[in-house]
Amino acid sequence: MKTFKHFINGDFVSSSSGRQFENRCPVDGSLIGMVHEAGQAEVDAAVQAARAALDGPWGQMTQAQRIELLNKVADRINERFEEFLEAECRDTGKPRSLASHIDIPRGAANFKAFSETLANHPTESFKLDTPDGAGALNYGVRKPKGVIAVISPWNLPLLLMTWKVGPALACGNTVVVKPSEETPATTTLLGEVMQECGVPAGVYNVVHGFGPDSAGEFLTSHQEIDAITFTGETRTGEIIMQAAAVGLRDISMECGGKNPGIVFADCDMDKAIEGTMRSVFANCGQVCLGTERVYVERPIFDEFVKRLAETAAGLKLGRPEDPDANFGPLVSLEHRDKVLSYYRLAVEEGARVVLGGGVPDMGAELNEGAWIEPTIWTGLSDDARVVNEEIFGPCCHIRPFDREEEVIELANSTDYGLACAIWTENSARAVRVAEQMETGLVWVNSWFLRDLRTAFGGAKQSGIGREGGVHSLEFYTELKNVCIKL
Ligand code: NAD
Ligand code: 6OD
Repeated sequence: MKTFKHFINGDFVSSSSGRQFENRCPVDGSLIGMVHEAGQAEVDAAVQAARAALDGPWGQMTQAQRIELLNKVADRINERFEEFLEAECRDTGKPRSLASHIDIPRGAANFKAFSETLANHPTESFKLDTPDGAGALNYGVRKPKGVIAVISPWNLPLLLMTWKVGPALACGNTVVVKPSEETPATTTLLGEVMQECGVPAGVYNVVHGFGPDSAGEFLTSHQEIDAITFTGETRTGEIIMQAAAVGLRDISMECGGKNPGIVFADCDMDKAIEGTMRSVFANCGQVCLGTERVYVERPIFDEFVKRLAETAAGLKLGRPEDPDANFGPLVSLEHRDKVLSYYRLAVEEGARVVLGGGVPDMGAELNEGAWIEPTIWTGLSDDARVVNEEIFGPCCHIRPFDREEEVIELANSTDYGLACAIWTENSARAVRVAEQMETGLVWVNSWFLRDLRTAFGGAKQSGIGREGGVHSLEFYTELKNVCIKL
């Protein structure tokens, strides 16, 4: 059985309180190990270590030296690929085929991409005319923001944590990470990689625990934290924003979604089915960008519903290591209870269950796991809770529409604004509709196609701020203007 300790000031340490909690595998409910729960003492130690590294070795390094170390970290993750893959799949239950293409390679790439962006991004400069004719020169300098708290979720644990840690460190900050209590493994393993690569002690720290009255709250309310970057539920984001308001600390919020998919009759049906399969069911529906509302133009509605249901019925549920499996369990029994409550609610709200709607019989060994059926509904009204609340499971509601303006209004009629997928072969329509979507991200004839140089983030209640490319530099640095009178 494994033990997950905190990683503070370059060492793995236990909780002084002795408090630990269980980490269970959602595939079969087996115990993976025990996780140390940080109290105020561990959080204080981690923040102090991060501050000392910022003022000491890390702060004194040149940008080129820091980038060289971060490239080493990326390479080392790739060398230890199998261990990261194993750890991620055990914590989440996701298929190895998925994690080996997305989670782990992206976990490594996040260290290289932002180092490259930083190295190649100029700062601004303006020459100012002055009455004496001599002028003045203004130029911008980027300074690290300081000690950054990184609060990450469980759905893509390594990818979403390094998506923040990569740019934060590239910009010269130090970090204290609180991974989700559900998925402590890869964040802990990254501590070993930091040690091996010679990243100075205190640059990367990890504290384990929960949110309220635990590591999450202690960290986000800590006054020595200079900025907080958070990915998770909108409700949690609101609580963290209140903590950040004390001391006026900066925040980046990547929160929930209730993302629409819009399928026009002029789409390439094969592409639309393949893309919607991924956007609804990938990672067992636990992707913030995932589609939970599908709007299909009436002439192709019946065919689309039939084909999506037939294809989804062919999803192969199985253990992560099963090479044929492309559908794993939900992350935990607790999360399954939440998703199942929506499966019941859909029926109460009058849905026609086209596919699924329950718990599959996986056989004796796996029935203790958090397995759930891929599910498709039609027939709900636009004000149904199932159509408006984020479920974060492998399910969608499909509704017909008749006019472009109608579907734009339907798609936008939500408090969220993260992502949208549009399926059409008419490029003028694609551009027109994309422009009117009240979301931070729009994909046309694709989904979750990522270019790390682009802005990533949500509108409305899906988030505040943008990360990715130069936008991450904006958040992770303080831009200082120097004005020299000539
Ligand atoms: P969550 O909000 O429950 O937890 C996220 C993190 O916040 C965890 O580490 C948790 O321990 C911590 N936390 C909880 N309460 C806290 C508190 N009071 N103070 C400090 N920390 C606290 O989210 P989750 O269930 O882990 O993840 C799923 C959610 O994340 C979904 O809503 C999904 O849409 C969203 N998400 C958004 C994005 C995005 O990029 N916009 C990406 C992935 C997931
Ligand atoms: O690809 C990314 O950079 C990213 N932040 C993905 C988020 C996925 C949400 O579940």
